[in-house]
Amino acid sequence: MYTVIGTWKMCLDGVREAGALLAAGGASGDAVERAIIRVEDDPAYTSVGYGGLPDREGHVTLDAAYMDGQTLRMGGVMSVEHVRNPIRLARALCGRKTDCLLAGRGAEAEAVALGLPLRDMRTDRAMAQWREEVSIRSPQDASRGHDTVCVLALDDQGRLTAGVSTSGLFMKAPGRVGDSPLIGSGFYCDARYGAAAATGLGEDIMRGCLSYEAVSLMRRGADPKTACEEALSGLTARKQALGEDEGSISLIALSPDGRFGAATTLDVFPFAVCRPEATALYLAGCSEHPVLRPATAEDAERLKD
Ligand code: SD4
Repeated sequence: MYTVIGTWKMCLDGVREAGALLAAGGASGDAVERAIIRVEDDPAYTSVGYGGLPDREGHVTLDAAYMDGQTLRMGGVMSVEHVRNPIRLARALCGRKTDCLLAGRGAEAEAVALGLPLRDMRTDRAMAQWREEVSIRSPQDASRGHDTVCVLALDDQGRLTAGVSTSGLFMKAPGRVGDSPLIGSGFYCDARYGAAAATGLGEDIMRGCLSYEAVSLMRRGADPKTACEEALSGLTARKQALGEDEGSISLIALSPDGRFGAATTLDVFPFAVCRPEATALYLAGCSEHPVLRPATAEDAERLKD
């Protein structure tokens, strides 16, 4: 049974479209790309693609990755500035024996060589926010309000695919790259055991290789929800032992038989799910340890993207 799952309310429409593609017999890779492009192209979302918020020097730099669970091949891009859909470029690199993870200038040249559309990714709104905050923010204050779109899809042929796309942290240091394009940290996908992806502070997510950890727990028999919870709690317990707070991290996972799960350090973490019977927003939360339930209409109204 096909299933698509994606992080945050912002991907609800994309996940619905991806589900329609799968309902028509489409492939999980196309579904992942479709859902993510929908978010990348929408300037209303300031943490992904066009309209993403800039780094400290006013450059919008984007990271994306794509992984095919049948072959364990991945493609990824980091710090691209003018590529309209970084997920398309990441997917195009997936399958290469070498040069599958490209940064900056080289990645942009590859987009040109492949004939992918380019665009000035800065919007007036994003630049106005940057101008407003550039003089008042300290370099350590880079993380507010940034979310990655992560999409995991399973099609009716049992193919499992993962994709992620982000503009990273607002006011990040020039050249800063988070977990998102890094295999094992921001995403991982093995069609035999499951797929997982992460959103939140990349510097923390990388420390636990959280996506690989979640898939590895599924390999050992955990269901997706337990895998997310255990991967996350392993890292947060370690951080707490070091005197650090648990930070802001959320994880989603999907098993090869279409079960899904999530875990978060946030009070509320919304994610979208599309299955043959319905498309719905779900909530995970850490307050009533650990909640996972469909969102009500009032929840959906209240939620930010
Ligand atoms: C990063 N993980 O660049 C991304 C940002 C994010 O919710 O997902 N924030 O660190």
